[in-house]
Amino acid sequence: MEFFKEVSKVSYEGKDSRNPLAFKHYNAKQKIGSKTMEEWLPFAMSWWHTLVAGGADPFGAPTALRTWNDKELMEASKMRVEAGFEFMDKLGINYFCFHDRDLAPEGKTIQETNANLDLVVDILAEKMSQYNKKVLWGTASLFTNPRYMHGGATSPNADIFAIGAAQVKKALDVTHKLNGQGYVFWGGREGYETLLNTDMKKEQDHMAYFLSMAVDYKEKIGFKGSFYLEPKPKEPTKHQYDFDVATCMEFLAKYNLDKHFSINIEVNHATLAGHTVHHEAHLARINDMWGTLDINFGDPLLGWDTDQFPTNIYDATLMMYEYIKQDGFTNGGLNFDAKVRRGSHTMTDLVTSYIAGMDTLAWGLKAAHNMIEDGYYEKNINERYATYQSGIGAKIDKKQTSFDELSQYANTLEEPVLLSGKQEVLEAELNQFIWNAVSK
Ligand code: XUL
Ligand code: CO
Repeated sequence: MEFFKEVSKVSYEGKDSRNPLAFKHYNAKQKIGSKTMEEWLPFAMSWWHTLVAGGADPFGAPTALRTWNDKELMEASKMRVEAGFEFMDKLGINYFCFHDRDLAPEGKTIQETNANLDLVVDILAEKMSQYNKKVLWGTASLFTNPRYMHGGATSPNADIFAIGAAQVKKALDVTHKLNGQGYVFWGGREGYETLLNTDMKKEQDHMAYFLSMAVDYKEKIGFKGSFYLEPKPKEPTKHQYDFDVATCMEFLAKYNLDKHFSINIEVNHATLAGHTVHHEAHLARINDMWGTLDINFGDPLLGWDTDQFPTNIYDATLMMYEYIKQDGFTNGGLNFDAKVRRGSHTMTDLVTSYIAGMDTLAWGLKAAHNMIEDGYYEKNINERYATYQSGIGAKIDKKQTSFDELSQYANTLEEPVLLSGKQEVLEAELNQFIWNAVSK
């Protein structure tokens, strides 16, 4: 059965194409520096947004026209597998990411739920070798089932903590079986609604213990993929413990987990935390903690997680700038944690949205590569900090001075002359890099 009937294999037609079913910037085999675009950009399809989401919102029913809409749950899950591989194949996407509950429906008991999952996973494994597709990462949904209303690893109820551990153990087994390159921990309900009923210290201790047991289990089964923590400040809980990159790094370091985890940055989560994705990527990169990316964008006028397809070229360029600086990821990739708008309800909208996103990232990659090759920003930063290259500055840089020496030195100085920060010029240059990346 063909699911995306209006779509054949999506090809690159170049920047002047007006065909919504063709790439304008993403040209898989084109080299950007030392790697092809396909190597730079290991795109992944998110199972949930692409194959499961129906467009329901708090005010209305699902709108998406999906071939499996009227099918019974297990039948629908199997159809999604067929559709998912056709989708990846047509778009030239090599990876996918999943939550356990996206793949198969829950049964009446944990055993029945696991049996449903196993059945779909066996079909998945076959399709993966047939189409040569890989799992970027797997994860467990410790947020959909009502039992997790007060949290999973941070639940005030110890039995829920245990059920959550059993679920993650199973999700790790499945991810391992499918040779996943990684596993994500996103604490959807690991946070609080009010401190009047919350023991934050206990909850954070429990969460860290939960993660450390996951590390032990990973080692026990010989899972070689990477572990990622995904920051998000709020939604669904009022305050989530994995607030942003800085909070995650501090949490991991406090509990001696930092060598076992890196960070899965999500663009819209960055903006919800009041940061740019440039900030989050930069901070994670300079601390060697940026492991993978959930690519989407938020609406600057809305305060919730809209998970839109990335079409903002400025953010894409600055994100790719950080990404190239760390030479990409080891096991990570670019997972489209993005969903079509409720009004973009056709099967074809899924394809055109991915094309829009992939093209934006490819364009950003080209612009960022040119920025780095040109060296303009590095040169500016070097000049800005030049006073640390010799004399007293070099002593400060090498931590070889003291308040006594600095005070003696300061007494000899006339008022220093400062350089301009040149922000407007730097931003105008950024426009030029973005424009030139596609105009030539
Ligand atoms: C939710 C979110 C999740 C995680 C995986 O905001 O981003 O889809 O990426 O659970
Ligand atoms: Co995400």
